[in-house]
Amino acid sequence: MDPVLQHIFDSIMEGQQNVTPVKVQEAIDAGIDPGRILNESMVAAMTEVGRLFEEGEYYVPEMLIAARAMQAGLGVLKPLLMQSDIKSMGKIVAGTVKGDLHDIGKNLVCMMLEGAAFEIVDLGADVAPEKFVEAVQSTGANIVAMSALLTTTMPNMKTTIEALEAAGLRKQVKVMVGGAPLTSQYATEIGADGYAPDASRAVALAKQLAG
Ligand code: B1M
Repeated sequence: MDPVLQHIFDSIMEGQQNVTPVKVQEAIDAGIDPGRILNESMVAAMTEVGRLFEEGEYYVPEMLIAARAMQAGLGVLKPLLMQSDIKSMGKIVAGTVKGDLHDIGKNLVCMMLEGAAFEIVDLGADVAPEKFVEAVQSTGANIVAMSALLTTTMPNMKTTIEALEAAGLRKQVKVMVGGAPLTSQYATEIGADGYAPDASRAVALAKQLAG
């Protein structure tokens, strides 16, 4: 791995939230492509953190500080991940579903969607179905984007779709879903309009859903 990218990777693994943004800036200044910085060092570090957690070498506190370092680094990368299209492509209400606190992937997806000229109403993490419903009602959004990282919270996507149906909103919004444990088959089963495995494909999907 490029030594600059290795430094970013290491700083996230060690949860050094003051160091990661500095190292990301160094990589940008060295002319390394933002997509490479994101995927080869930052996302790679989170994947490694997950592996070490599964093996019992990392515990929740280590995951948490790694996540904080990742978020700090993403802040530096954000302007570069955004393109400057002018016309709004549509309004998206986004959130991680109820019971689920994982928001890094959702934040990344929101960032890329924003960069592709969608207006984003980010409800954060642990979002109850009624909050999605209220946000669609109050903003007139045309897409709902839900993220889930836990197998135990995936069913809350279905509950949210049912809540949109019960509120008579399902026909006015398209629903897109994503998150590591999801599959396109699961998305179809719960009645979502589309699934994307990563942030760039989420942009392509949102454009398709927005027609
Ligand atoms: Co948690 N955690 N965690 N965790 N955590 C995972 C998800 C896990 C896979 C780790 C493991 O065991 N290998 C595992 C889930 C197992 C499962 O259910 N299958 C797990 C667990 C078990 C837990 C707890 C239950 C641990 C505990 O307490 N015993 C607990 C649950 C808390 C809760 O939510 N109620 C917990 C807690 C946490 C922290 C709070 C410490 C922290 C999150 C901090 C935060 O997000 N602010 C955390 C972290 C950091 C992780 C890992 C290590 C990293 C997640 C991440 O940020 N990845 C994760 C292991 C892993 O994923 N390998 C793990 C980087 C991010 C860029 O990728 O989020 O996948 P991701 O997003 C991608 C795609 O999925 C996609 O695009 C993104 C960019 O490409 N995508 C979408 C995501 N949303 C999308 C939406 C779309 C489209 C695409 O359209 C709408």
